[in-house]
Formats: sequence, C-alpha cells, structure tokens
Amino acid sequence: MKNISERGLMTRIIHAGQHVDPATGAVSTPIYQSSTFAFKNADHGAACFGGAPGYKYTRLGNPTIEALENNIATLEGGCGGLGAASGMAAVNMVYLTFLGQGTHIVGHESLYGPSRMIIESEYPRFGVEYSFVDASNAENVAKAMRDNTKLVYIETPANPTLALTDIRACAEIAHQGGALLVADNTFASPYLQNPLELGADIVLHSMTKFINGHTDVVAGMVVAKDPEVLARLRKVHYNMGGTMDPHQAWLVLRGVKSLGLRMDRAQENALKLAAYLEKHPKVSWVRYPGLESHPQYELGRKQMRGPGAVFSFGVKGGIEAGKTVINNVEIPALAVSLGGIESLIEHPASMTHAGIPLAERLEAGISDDLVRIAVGCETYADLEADLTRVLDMI
Ligand code: LCS
Repeated sequence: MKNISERGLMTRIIHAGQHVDPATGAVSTPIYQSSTFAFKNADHGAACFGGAPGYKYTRLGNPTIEALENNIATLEGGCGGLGAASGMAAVNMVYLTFLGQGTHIVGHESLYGPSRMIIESEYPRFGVEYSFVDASNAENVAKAMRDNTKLVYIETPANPTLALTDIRACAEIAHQGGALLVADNTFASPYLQNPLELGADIVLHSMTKFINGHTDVVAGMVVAKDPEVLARLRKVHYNMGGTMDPHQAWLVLRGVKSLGLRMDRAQENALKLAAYLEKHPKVSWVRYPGLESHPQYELGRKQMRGPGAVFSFGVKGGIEAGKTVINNVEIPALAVSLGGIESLIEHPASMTHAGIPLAERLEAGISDDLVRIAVGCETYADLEADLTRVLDMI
C-alpha cells in the first residue's frame, strides 16, 4: 500500500509491511518456510553477501519475518525492525550491542524480572556496571548518569508496578550524557504509545503479549529510529542467533491485525474493573494508569493514547488473602504472561519477579501483596462477578 505511514493507525496495523503476493495473489503473507535461498549464479550469491538486496539464509533475513519487522517498524515510526526469538532475545540484542567492558547502564528499578536480573547476574562478567533507580522521577536518572553510561533503559508502564516514566525527559537526559534511550513498550503496545516519537532511540517488545495477543507464540521485536543504530543491532543479532522463525513471524502477523480491536475491548474491561475494585471494601489499593489515583495519571494522559489493560492491586489481608483470590477465580487463568485475548492473573513476588533480591524487589514497589491482572476481552459482567465472588471468600 502506498504512503502507508500517512494512513490511519488501524489501516497501518492491518496493512503495513504486507502486500498481495505477486506470484500467486495470496492476500495473507505467505510463510516462506525455507532455511536458505538459492542464488541465480555465483556472482548473484557474492553480490547478496556483499550487501545487494536479496535473501540468503533465514537467520540473515526472510520475507515473512521481514513483513512483520516492517509492520512493527511502521507502527512505531522507526527506520526498521529486527524480529527476535523472544522478548528476552530482543532485550539481550540491545544489551549485547551497546554494553561491554567498562560501560554502564541506568535502568528503571521496576522492569520485567529477567530484564533486570540478567544485568545484575550475568553482565558483570563482561565488565558492565549498572544502576537501577526509580525512573518514574527523571531526576533519579539524571543523578545516576556516569561518563561511561551507554544505555538508559526504561519500561513504561512498568511490569508489574505500572509505574510510568517520562519518555521525553529521559531521552533528553540520555542524550545529554551521550547515551541511547531504550523503551520497552510491551505493556502499551504501539497502539497506545510510540516512544520513538517522544525521543527514544530504540523501542522493544515482547510480542508474546499484546502484539500477538493469542497466548500461543513467544516472540520479540526491536525497532530503531536511526539506520546506524539499526545496523549495529543487526550485526550483533544475526551473529548471536536469537532470530525468529518464519512460522512464528506469520502467527504474529496474523495476531497483530486485531491489535486495535483487542486493545480497545481489553482496555474498556480493565477501566471498569479497576474502578470497581478500587471501591471494593476488601481491596486495599489499585495501581492503574487509567485511574486518577495513579501518581502519574497526567503523564499517562500526555504520553499514551490509553492506559492499557494490565493493573495491579492488593487485597486486605495481604498475600494470604491474595492467594485466595488467585486460587479461586474462574475466568482469569492463574498464569504468568499478559496481553492475550483471555484474562490472566499472577503473583509477581513469587513468580515473574521472584529472582530479584527481596530488598531490591520491595524498594522497586513489588510488594508481597501485589496481584497483577491482565484483563482480557471477555464479557465484562462475568469478570466483575468472578472477582466479586472470590473477594467475598476473604
Ligand atoms: N519485557 C516485558 C515488559 C515483559 O513483560 C516480558 C515478559 C519480556 C520483556 C520478555 O518477553 P518474553 O521473552 O517472555 O517474550 N513478561 C512476562 C510476564 O510478565 N510474565 O511472563 C512473561
């Protein structure tokens, strides 16, 4: 489709990166399930390896994967994307490209557990220094910057505290210090937030979540604003090998088409459920960017097009009462992950964020009583009735 980047968001979601197959007329992007691609002759092969356009080997590029990369890059307003085997492969692609001996990263203290844990437990082996701070106050990021800081790494909204970070302010701080700003946009998805347009240099996704949306694929994506940054990432990614599979890419291409429809519905359910729980006598607190009680409600309205469909809450009676909730709900599955068409509920302190040392976890706001719910697209009345029933059991 011509002028795709000038079209409306829903049109871009459905069509970007995709075209009717010239060979067959197939409307759905074909799955090019081939590990390698034949060259016309020796000179053609040499030219492809020398940088001429053309496919060589699926780890180094594949038409189905490329369709998805172009789709997400268009949605995020980047110059290109790199599909990854998982969200963590995407995170590590960025770390491995820009961190090394004598470099420093400033990260938000509340991140998906492994995105923080791997910096603390593995990267010091390669001489990487780190500071994790409460980036929801950008001054903390400014204070943590060092001469050797190469990356400022944020997740907004953050998993699982739903803390927001001012992307524009952090971009300025990172750039003043000669560092790149990386934003994990998994919770918002490109439907609700575009960090590159707010000054970030790199945006990444666990596409396992809202982008795919059907709880049946693990996948990741990195999008860069600048071609030089993309080229550096590509070189590391292709040789480290955490690339996608064409079938995996095709499933995500199928999932992303309904991103806007799913997100609208899930968000509508989340808004109603969070407001209902906030007033419920058995609920002690609710943290959701869609509620005015969220400390950064105004920032959310400024930098997001909607608050998303994930929130966290605590029930009176702490973790024991929380367990009664998560053990007895019937609609949300008791499972980690989020962003699927079905609701999921989990306990971060003992599950997704269990690997973070206790003091650091508490400091980051991931309290023992925190229950995280990823609201799906079910009938709202059923969700409310389910939560009401289990809260009555406390
Ligand atoms: N970034 C964020 C914000 C995430 O929530 C996750 C996974 C990842 C990166 C890693 O992506 P993956 O490799 O799993 O595709 N978050 C999970 C969660 O909250 N529960 O289970 C996985």
